[in-house]
Amino acid sequence: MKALIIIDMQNDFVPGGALAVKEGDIIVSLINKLQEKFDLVVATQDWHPRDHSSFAVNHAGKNEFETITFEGHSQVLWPVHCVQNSEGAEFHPKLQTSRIEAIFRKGTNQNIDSYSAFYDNAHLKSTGLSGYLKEKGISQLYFCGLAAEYCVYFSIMDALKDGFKATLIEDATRALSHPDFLEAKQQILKAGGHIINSDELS
Ligand code: VGL
Ligand code: ZN
Repeated sequence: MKALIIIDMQNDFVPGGALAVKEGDIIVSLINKLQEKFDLVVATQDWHPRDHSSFAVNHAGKNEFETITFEGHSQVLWPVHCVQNSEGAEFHPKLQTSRIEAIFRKGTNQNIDSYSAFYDNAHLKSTGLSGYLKEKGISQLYFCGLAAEYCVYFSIMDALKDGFKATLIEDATRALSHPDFLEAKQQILKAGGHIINSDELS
C-alpha cells in the first residue's frame, strides 16, 4: 500500500511567508489532485516555539542563513517561521485537508531542529511516523511539499533508512536553492530512492 506524505505546505514557506520558497504556492493544486491516487495521505507541520534555536534572532550577533554549530550540530539559522499557532504555521488555505488522516508536527523541541518527518536532526527522537505507517501496512511512500532540499529531502533519506520504498514527486515540490536541490537529488538516487513526475503515477 502506498502513502502520500505532504511536507510542510504552510503559509510561511510560500511567497509572502517568512521563509518563502519560490513558486511554493503553485504546487498546491497538483498536491490536491494527487491525493486521490493514494491509500493514505499524511501531512507534516513545522511547529516551532518562539524561542526555537533554529531562529537567527535567538542567537545574539548572528545573521539569517548563517550556519553555526549549536550543541554539537551544524545548524542553519532561519528567519522566525512556523511559530506554533501563528498564521504562518497554518496550512496553505487552498490545501485540501479532508483526506489527511494524520498530521505529524516537528521542530517543537527548543534545542534541536527537525527537518525530517521521522526524526529530529540529531536522530534522538522519533515523531512516531515510521511506526504509524508500518502499523497500517504502508511500504511505499511518495513525497511532495516544501522545501525540497530540506524537509522533503531529509524525510526521504530517513524513510529509506527505515526500510520504506521512497519516491520524490519532483513536480510537486520546490526548493530554496537550485544547486542544493541538484545535490539532494543525487543523494536520494544514491541511497536507493526514486524520483518521478506526477504524470508517471498510475
Ligand atoms: C524547513 C527550514 C527550516 C522546511 C523547515 O520545511 O524545509 N526548512 N524549517
Ligand atoms: Zn523550521
